Amino acid sequence: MGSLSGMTYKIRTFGDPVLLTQAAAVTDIDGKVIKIVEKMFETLYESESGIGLAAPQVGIQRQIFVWDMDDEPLVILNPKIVESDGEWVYDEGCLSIPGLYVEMTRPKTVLMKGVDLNGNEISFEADELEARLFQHELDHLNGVLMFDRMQPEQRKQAMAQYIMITEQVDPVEGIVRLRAE
Ligand code: QAP
Ligand code: CO
Repeated sequence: MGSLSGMTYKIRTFGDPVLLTQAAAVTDIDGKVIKIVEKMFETLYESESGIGLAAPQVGIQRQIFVWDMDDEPLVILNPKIVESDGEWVYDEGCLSIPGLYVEMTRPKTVLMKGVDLNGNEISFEADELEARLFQHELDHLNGVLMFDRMQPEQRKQAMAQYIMITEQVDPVEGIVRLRAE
C-alpha cells in the first residue's frame, strides 16, 4: 500500500449505525489524522460526482470533513457554524443516501470556523451551494442525516423513494431488504 490508488474507504450508506453517531473533536493532528484526510480525498475523488465527504461517512468518528467544489481540495477539523442567515432551497443529495435528492430549505449564508491540518484557526464565509455543503457535512459530524431535517410527510415520501431505489428482491426467496452497503 501507499500507492495513489487503492487507498480508499468504503462509503457507509443509510442503515449503517456509524452515520448516526456523534464525532469526537480532533485533539492531536498526528500522522494518523493526515493519513485519514488523504484517504478521504481519495475516496471523494473516486466517488461518482461527490463534492464533500465527512469522516463518519467512511466509518471514522472524528470531526473532519473534506470538500472540493472548484478543483481545490479543502479540509476542516472541528468545524462549527457561528453565524447563518437567510433561506435557500436546494435539491440536496448525499453520498451515503445515493440516488436520493430532496428539496430542502436551509440558511443561505453561513460563517464556519474550525482548524486546518497545521492546527491554525480557519474560517469560511459561504453562500448557496458551498454554504449548503458546510451545513450538510457538519450535520454528518453530529450524526444528523437529511431525513432528520425533513418534515414528517416529506420524510415519509423520501424514505419510500429511497426504499424503491435500494430494495433488493432475492429471485428465489423474494425477500425485500434495505441495502446498507
Ligand atoms: C453534500 O454531497 C452536499 O445521490 C455533498 O448518487 C449536499 O457530494 C453539498 C452524490 C448538498 C452541497 C449541496 C449523491 C453522488 C454526491 C448521490 C455530495 C449520488 C452520487 C453528494
Ligand atoms: Co452526506
